[in-house]
Amino acid sequence: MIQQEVNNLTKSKKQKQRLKERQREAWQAQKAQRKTVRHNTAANQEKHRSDWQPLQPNEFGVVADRRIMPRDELERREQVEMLSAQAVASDFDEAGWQQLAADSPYALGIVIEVSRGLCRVALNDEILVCDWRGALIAEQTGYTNIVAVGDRVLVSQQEEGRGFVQEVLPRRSGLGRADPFYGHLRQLLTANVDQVLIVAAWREPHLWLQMVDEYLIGAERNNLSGIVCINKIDLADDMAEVDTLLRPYQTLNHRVLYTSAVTGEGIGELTAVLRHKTTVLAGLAGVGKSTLLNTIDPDLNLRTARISNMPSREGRHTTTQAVMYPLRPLNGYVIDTPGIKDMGLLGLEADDLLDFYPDIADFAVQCRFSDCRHDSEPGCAVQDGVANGRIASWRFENYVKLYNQLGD
Ligand SMILES: Nc1nc2c(ncn2[C@@H]2O[C@H](COP(=O)(O)OP(=O)(O)OP(=O)(O)O)[C@@H](O)[C@H]2O)c(=O)[nH]1
Ligand SMILES: [Mg+2]
Ligand SMILES: [Zn+2]
Repeated sequence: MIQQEVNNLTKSKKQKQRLKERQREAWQAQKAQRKTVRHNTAANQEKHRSDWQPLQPNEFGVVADRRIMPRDELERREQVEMLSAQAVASDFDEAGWQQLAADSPYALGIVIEVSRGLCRVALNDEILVCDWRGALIAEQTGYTNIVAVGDRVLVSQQEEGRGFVQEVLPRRSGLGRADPFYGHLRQLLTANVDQVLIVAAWREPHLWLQMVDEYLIGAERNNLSGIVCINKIDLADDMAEVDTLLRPYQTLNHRVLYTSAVTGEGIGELTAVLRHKTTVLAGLAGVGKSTLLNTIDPDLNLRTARISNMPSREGRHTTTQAVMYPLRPLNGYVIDTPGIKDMGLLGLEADDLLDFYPDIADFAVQCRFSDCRHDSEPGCAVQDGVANGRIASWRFENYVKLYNQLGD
């Protein structure tokens, strides 16, 4: 009786296996078909082989050298093509990714951590440590890395807890910075991000608005909205003072939240901001990022300053790479990445800085001299604006500091 059941079980397992295999074959066939279509035009062919002499397609529109191209080379070019397309796709949402996954024999996962050639991928209810296929390379995407935290990927499962990234699905957005080693390329820090939450503390450490400005510029340059969160508001003696200081951001239509993990103020509002969104966290050490997240989702159990001096058993959270945390009750994700410290200004020309200070630019166009440096020139509308309080003096000071920094 039991044996019968076991037989049935193994049989259905085998059937499942066969079904999977058939799906896999269908997927490969589909893929091959897509390849043929793409390669049948000379223009396409040329576009992807700038390093080779262009070849003429034959009467059927087929380029003959495909026969002698090493198979893995062909495969390599396919992947390059896929990744290039991916670097520009912008209209992908959860439904789109699920559709792609449903059409494939692989499972849909989300990359939550990347380090030294391996990544962690969260599937429905397990986390796999994954390698990626050698054929996936990032050349011609403009980025130096192949997978980034936040990427939606198709994975095949190997043995217990291990898997293989078969494909990186199109990205909706990304947060990049110049690669420290290859200046002309960008490093993709995180993919599929919706917004940047810039956390600063009112005190301890003292509010540093130049940093907030820089993060806002970084968010804008990556087409992401930046939300300013002033934490430790319980340490403020006078809310009117806080309000007056931060008014310029509100005037520029930036969202500003006041929070306290101690009194619970603003936590509801912050929760609403994070719901259904993928949010990158930015902010100096000690401003309370981890504490805020723990307050919102106690299951996260992130290390905060109080215990961070203790030796950590696994040492995982001391990593300097980006890490993504799911906020399960909110159906959202947050990404903690020290890498965004320098995302704001890298590669920005000093003269373009004014684009990010519209509150100053409005006045700058009225200066007497078109090349006014807003320093001590006569007829400087910016200086006048600061003097009569129509430009916040801290905004102007930040602008000057950043301008000089960029001019160096
Ligand atoms: N008074 C007050 N203290 C807070 C608040 N939020 C956090 N803290 C304290 O600030 C300290 C730093 O908090 P963390 O959450 O570790 O700061 P963090 O931004 O995660 O710091 P890093 O992980 O080092 O970048 C801790 O001692 C917290 O207890 C708050 O709203 N009010
Ligand atoms: Mg922290
Ligand atoms: Zn001027």
